[in-house]
Amino acid sequence: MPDCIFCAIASRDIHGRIVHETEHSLAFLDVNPLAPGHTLVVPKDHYARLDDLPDEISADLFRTVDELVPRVEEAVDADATNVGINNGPAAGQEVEHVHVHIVPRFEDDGGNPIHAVAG
Ligand code: DGP
Repeated sequence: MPDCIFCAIASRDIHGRIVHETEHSLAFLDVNPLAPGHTLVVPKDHYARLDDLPDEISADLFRTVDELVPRVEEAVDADATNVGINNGPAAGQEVEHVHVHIVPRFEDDGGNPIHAVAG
C-alpha cells in the first residue's frame, strides 16, 4: 500500500524499532509513546480496519499481542497494560493500517484508560 507508514516499516523501507516478528505480524515501539514501552502490533500486510482481516491474520495478530503483553510489562516493570484498537477515524484511528496498542500502565500514573489508547 503506497504511502502507508506501517507498510513502510514492515517492508523495512523506513526505520522502526522492531521488537518482535512472526509470519504475519510485526511489533515495534510507538514513535509517540504514551508510556515507556508503548508497543504497536500490526499485520505485515495492509488492512485498514479490524473487519478487513482474514481469520488467519487476525489469529496471528492477537496471539502475538497475547504473547507480548507480559513481555512488555516485564521489560518496563509495569503493573498493567491498556490493550486496544482505534478502529476507524471517528474512534481516533490516525494510521489506516490495523494496529493494536499495548500501553504499559503503572500504579497511580494518573492516566485515563480510554484516552490512553486513543492518544
Ligand atoms: P492511532 O491513533 O490509533 O492511529 O495511533 C497511531 C499511532 O502510531 C500513534 O500512537 C503514533 C504512531 N505512529 C505514527 N507514525 C509512526 C511512525 O512512523 N513510526 C512509529 N513507530 N509509530 C508511529
